[in-house]
Amino acid sequence: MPINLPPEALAAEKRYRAASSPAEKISTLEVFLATIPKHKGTDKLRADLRRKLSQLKAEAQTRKRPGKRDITYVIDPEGAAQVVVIGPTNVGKSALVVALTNAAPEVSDTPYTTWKPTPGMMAVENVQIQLVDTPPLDREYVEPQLMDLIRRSDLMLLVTDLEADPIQQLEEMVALLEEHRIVPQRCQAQHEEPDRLTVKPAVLLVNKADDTETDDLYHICCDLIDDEWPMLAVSAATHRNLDRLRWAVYDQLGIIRVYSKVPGKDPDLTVPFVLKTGSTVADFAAKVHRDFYLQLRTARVWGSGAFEGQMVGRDHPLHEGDIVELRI
Ligand SMILES: Nc1nc2c(ncn2[C@@H]2O[C@H](COP(=O)(O)OP(=O)(O)OP(=O)(O)O)[C@@H](O)[C@H]2O)c(=O)[nH]1
Ligand SMILES: [Mg+2]
Repeated sequence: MPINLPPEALAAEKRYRAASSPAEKISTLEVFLATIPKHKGTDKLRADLRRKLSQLKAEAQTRKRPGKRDITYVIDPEGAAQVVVIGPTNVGKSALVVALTNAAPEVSDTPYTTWKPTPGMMAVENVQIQLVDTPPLDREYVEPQLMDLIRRSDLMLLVTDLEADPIQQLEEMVALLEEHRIVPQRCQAQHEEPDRLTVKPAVLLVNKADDTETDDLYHICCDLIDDEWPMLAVSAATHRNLDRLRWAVYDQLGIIRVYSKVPGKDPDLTVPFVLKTGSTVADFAAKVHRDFYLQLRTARVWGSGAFEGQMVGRDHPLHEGDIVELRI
C-alpha cells in the first residue's frame, strides 16, 4: 500500500484482514475506515473500502434469510408509480430523495454511503409517486437485484453531478444498463432486437446545479449530449427546479388524472384516479369498482375532450383532469 497510514489504521487493517465471519469483517472494516485520515491521497482507498463495505452489508442481508428470496431489493410499489433514482456514487441520489419525499436515507460526502434501496413518497400536486433511493451503479460491483428492481420500475431518474463529469457519467450509466438489457426509451431506436430488451422511460438529472452561476456549465453539457433527453438541472441542496422535476416525472410516466362525480353532487377534486394516457371510460369504471365496469351503460364527461356534461360511451377516451359521472 503506497499510502503512509498511521499506526492505529495499520492495526485496524490487520484486524480486518484477519476477520473471518461476515459480521466481523463488517465491524472491523468500519473501524479501519474510521481510522484512515481524510485527504486527497486517501480518497481512492476510502472509496474502494466503502464499496467493499456496501458489498459486505448487502451480502450479509441476503444471507440472513437462507432459502428465501432476499427482500432488501423487493420494494412494494405504492402510489401511482414506482420511480428508481439511480446513478454513480456521490451524485446526490439520497439527497434528492430526502428533498422530494418523506424518506430519510443517509446523505454523506463519503462515497458508497447507500447500500440498500429506500422508498419514499413524492407528491405531484394530488398524486403520490414512489421514489426509490438506490445504492450506486458501479461497474466494479453490479448487484443483479438492483437491475431487477430497475426492470420492475415504471421510470428511471438517471442522476449525474454537474461538479463531476455528467456526460461521462451518463455514458457509463447507459452502457452499464444496456449490458443488462435495460434501455432508456430515448436510446431504443439504436437497438436491433427490441423484444429482448426492457425499455424504460427515463429523465436525466444534472444535480448540484445550485444557482444560476452554474447555468453556463449546464448549457455546455446540453450541447454535448446528442440525444434529445428529457433533462433538467436540479439541486437537492437549494431545491432549485424540484417542482419542474416533479412534473417532468409526471409527464414521462404517461399518466392522467380523472375525477369521479356522483350524480347531483360536486366532484371530489382532491383524490384523483390515476390512469394511463389513452384510457377510456371503461378503464376508469374498472378502477372505480368492478360493478361499474360490468354494468356501465353510459357516462357524462366534463373536460377537454367533450362538451360540458356530454353523454359518452364506454370507449370514449379520457383526458387529463376530466370529471366523469358513471351511470349503470
Ligand atoms: N452542492 C450540492 N451538494 C450536493 C447536492 N446534492 C447532494 N450534495 C452533496 O453530495 C454528497 C453526496 O450526496 P448523497 O446524496 O449521499 O449522494 P449519493 O448519490 O446518494 O451517494 P451514494 O449513496 O454513495 O451512491 C453529499 O455531501 C451531499 O451533501 C446539491 O444539490 N448541491
Ligand atoms: Mg446514497
